[in-house]
Amino acid sequence: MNTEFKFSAGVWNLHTGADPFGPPVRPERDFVEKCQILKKLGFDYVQLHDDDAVPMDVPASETAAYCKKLKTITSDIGLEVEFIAPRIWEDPRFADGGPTSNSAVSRQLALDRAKRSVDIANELGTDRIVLWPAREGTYIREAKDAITAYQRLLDYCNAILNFDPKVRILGEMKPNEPMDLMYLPSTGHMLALCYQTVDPSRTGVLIESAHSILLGLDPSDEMAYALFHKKLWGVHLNDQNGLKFDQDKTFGSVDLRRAFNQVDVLVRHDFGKNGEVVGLDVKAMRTQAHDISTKHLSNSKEVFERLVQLAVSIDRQEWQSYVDAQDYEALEMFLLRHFLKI
Ligand SMILES: [Mn+2]
Repeated sequence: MNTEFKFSAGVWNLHTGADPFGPPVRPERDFVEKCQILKKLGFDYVQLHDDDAVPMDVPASETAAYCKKLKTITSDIGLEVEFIAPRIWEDPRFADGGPTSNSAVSRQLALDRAKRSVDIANELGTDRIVLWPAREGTYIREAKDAITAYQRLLDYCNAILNFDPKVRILGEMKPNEPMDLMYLPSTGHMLALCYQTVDPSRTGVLIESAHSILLGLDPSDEMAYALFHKKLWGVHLNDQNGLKFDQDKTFGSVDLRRAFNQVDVLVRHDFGKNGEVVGLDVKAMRTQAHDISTKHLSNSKEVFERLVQLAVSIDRQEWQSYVDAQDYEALEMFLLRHFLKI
């Protein structure tokens, strides 16, 4: 059992409250302030997109120097960089996706960004590249050939692995949004692709709770499946109220029992003992005032830590006795009584 965890969050988790239906409602914070807030809240790592670390208008010849300055800032504050994620969905040239775009120019651009991300990751001291294939799907299914798309995604992963002998790819899968349908919607899809790559030992997954829920799956089962393959190298814990847009709600805020099951599988299977970090990918509500728009992070962390205590304190023998007797009604009430002690 592992009960010692390191926490991380993305710079995007301290945000202005803008959504597809309205502009910012809070001022933007600069990078230093975001890192200081994370540190103050007890976080150990920060997560970055490639252009969060180094803006795209910084010339390639200055990337290393830019990273050195950034690393000094994060080190002085006391944070490490968990991963770099190439943002291959925002640029208008990625409107049809990156690796699976029907435009050869866009596919090359996506690869260039991945290689640039690897360079940045090396400079910032992480071997983790998170690949969220946000637009690697279709608006209409007839727009792309699916088998061609799978091959292009495999080629993309191989090109990254071949570019650097140490870098690891963590696929963060999601079934929909912004696209209608994705080509690799689930952990299982990505794991199957991992084994086809030139180096399966350097390909794994990062699982976001909300993405599993959007698939109609239980996040703890998705995590368990990746743990079974020894490929759960990151998590984005949050919550999600039903099948709708990706909500990134405070961890445990919708379904505390579902959150407990995620914590329990991480605790029981030593997540974190090989450097894995508990990422909290949560968003503040649009109604939250600027000066108190960090509670979603501190609340998620508190919920996680209290659920760890529940996982530690629960009577495993009594739990097992109900399993052995196949008395799942009694097991259910035993669990509910334990949760009601929170
Ligand atoms: Mn999300």
